[in-house]
Amino acid sequence: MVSIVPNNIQIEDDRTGINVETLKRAFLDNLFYIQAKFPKISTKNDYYMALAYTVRDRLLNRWLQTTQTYLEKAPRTVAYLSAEFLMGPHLGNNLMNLGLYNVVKQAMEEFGLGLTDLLEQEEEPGLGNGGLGRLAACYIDSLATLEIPAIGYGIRYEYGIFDQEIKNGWQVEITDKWLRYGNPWEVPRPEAELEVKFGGHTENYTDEHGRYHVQWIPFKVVKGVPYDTPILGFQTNNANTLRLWKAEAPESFDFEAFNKGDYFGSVQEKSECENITKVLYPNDDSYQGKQLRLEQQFFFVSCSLQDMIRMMKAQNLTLERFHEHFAIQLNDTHPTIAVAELMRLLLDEHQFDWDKAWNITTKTFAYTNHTLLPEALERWSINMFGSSFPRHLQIIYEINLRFLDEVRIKFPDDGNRLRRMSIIDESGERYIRMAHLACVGSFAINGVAELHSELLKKTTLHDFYEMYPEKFTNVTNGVTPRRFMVLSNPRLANLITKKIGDSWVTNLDELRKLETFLYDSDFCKEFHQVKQDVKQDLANYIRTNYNITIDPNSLFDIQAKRIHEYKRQHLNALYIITLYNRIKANPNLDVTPRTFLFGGKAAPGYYMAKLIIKLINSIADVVNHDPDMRDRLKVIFLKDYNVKFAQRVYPAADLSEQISTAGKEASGTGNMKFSMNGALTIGTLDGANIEIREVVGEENFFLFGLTAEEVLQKKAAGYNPWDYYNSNPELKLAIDRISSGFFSHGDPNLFKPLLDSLLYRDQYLLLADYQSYIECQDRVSQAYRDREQWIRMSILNVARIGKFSSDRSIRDYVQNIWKVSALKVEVPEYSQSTN
Ligand code: RUG
Repeated sequence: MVSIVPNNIQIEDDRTGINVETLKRAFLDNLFYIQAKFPKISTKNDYYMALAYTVRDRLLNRWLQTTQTYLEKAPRTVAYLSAEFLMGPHLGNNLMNLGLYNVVKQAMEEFGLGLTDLLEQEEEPGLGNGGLGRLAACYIDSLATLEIPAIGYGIRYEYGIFDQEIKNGWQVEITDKWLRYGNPWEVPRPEAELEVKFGGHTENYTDEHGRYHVQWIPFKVVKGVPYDTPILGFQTNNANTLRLWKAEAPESFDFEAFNKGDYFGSVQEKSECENITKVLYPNDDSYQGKQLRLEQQFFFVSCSLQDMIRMMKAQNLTLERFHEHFAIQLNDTHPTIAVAELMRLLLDEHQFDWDKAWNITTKTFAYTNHTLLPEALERWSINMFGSSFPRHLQIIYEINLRFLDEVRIKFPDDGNRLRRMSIIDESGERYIRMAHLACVGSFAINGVAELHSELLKKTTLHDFYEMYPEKFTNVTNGVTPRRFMVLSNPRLANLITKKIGDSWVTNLDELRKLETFLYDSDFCKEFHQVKQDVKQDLANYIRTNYNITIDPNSLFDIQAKRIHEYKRQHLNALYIITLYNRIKANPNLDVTPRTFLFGGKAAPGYYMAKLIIKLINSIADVVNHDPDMRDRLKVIFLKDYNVKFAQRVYPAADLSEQISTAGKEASGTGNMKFSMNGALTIGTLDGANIEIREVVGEENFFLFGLTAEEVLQKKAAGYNPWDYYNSNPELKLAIDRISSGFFSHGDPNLFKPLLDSLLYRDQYLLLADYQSYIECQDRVSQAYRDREQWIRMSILNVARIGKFSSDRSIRDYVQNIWKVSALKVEVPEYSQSTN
């Protein structure tokens, strides 16, 4: 095989050189030849595009060399299947990973362009809802950084998560046209398109050896076109691929219909096919049983599996060894139809017998569960499922039949257990339980934090744990310190590097060395100054964009995450009202000045979450305009919280709100990002909070609230929220303030649904946790006054956060689940030249 760039040829040109002059030349070249612009008529976006192409050129060699190395060496490869990848902007990340940040900054400055401005220009690919999609992005970063052969497979949604605007305090959704100016980071590969079938029926036939087979005759066929994005690791040559699939019609026109004069009919077919990857369902931690969503899932799964099979063939590998070549991780149940699809491909298209196919399948898949919330556990009505995937339904029935036989053998005479464990829910209308299919079809099952994995074993997947204890394991989530420290908080990163060198970036446990400087007053001062400067940056941003002045010396108290009742943004709101009430009752009260910042999107169909946004904005309206507050209290809802904005927010926090009802947040990952940027956490014993508290030290974490077990006990004992309302005057006053219409221009009905839900049900036990929360918040206020001590607590959060690097999570997956090895990619000399 011809190697991509023979080592004896020195290519040093505008596409590879990395000195200032070459970069400038390359930038102008791209501006001219790709954007077809010259400086005088260029927009900021033209400049961004020219720079993006300049940077992309510089990683292409690594990417192609990686592809070639993987092709030649055929290493065991991780395929990470995820319906969401919330990547965030690429430009800054690639500049950092290539080590080109400073030189490019200088080159741009010499043109009179600010790099920060150009970075701001990038429209982020919002191909995910929140934690789950962002986790996939962090894992893809760590896989490349750790030089693990891997492919991320997902969907190239034309419209990602909606942009959020706030009008009159309410969330308004705007379509996310992220592709409107083009996407310089992706490479379409139409030559690698595949076909995906939908609908129709099955037929049986017997081959010439008398063997019985099934054939799926589809109703329609859709084309899947891969779009590839290089994912370069930090300071390595390994650039893995994120392969996202776009749906297209097989022909642009149905000529038969067209010829009959049915122009609209023929075009309609095209748009129906393309609909499959049109838009991301904007639900987080819940699902809508919509056929199109199921079709999206099958579409990307089928493309990805066919792609893997094709790769093996290209490498002359036998499919009998599929499970040796690929470890496929199912990111939640969204891609779980893969279990049935791989069976179908092996049985029907490659003529394996059932046992062999099942052996391969169950040695291939591993399943990550991300939630215990019942409304998020996917199930598909049999009718709907069967109409789109008749063959898969047959296969699932067969899997279930054989599985229930196994259960019968292990647990004889236990009909209830059979009913509970069946992949088919037969209690009413019949449904396929995707989590059950994932458990049966996978060799490993993991939760995403220790508590969550324990609760899975005890509750949601208890029967499966009894059946297959050896499959269960925990992998606590992690986040990439590259994007969430180095890139988004360069001041802090530089200070750390000045003190302990830079190896912490790829070995986060090294941060421990910072503990040596805990009582070094110069270091503490610098550390504090970094926080103040970053807070000032955010304050400036808020003044520019919201016309509100906030005091960087006030305590920045931030809750940024999806809006959900279980995450309890409204508990935070109740505390704000309580503080407000206290100051109103005693205008000279000595309070620690606080700025409460919220950010997050609500699912468009989730009324209660939208009402919580309205409540926060209504409180902000009153509080921010009340002269009695005299800048001691400010409340701001930051609109359109996304990865780009999150990168501004995490570094600026003093306090991170992680206040979900214990047992409900599987892990959380924002909690880690805040803490690694020096915020202290106020939180419950939920998800990864527990492990964060363990490592940072309980004295450096503000704990409150019921434990998961106490939550269950309280509910079992007959929880009555009214008891709390009636016996707690501050709570009663806070609630009464809302119900009286104080925050709604006198309208007592506006927030009634929210208050009724709290007083008559309170599923998430806000009232039960209220007192503990406000006492804890008061301790926070007290602690913030002791600046030296607070700084030390903050330093300790940074110093001890090493465990929550996604590098550690990926190492856990590699060692305990995937059993893959790193494969270092070498690149020819020239691309590292500094000429
Ligand atoms: O709600 C969970 C978070 O607790 C978790 O940190 C994150 C990543 O594991 O996944 C979130 N999640 C769960 N998002 N969607 C789901 C259920 O589909």
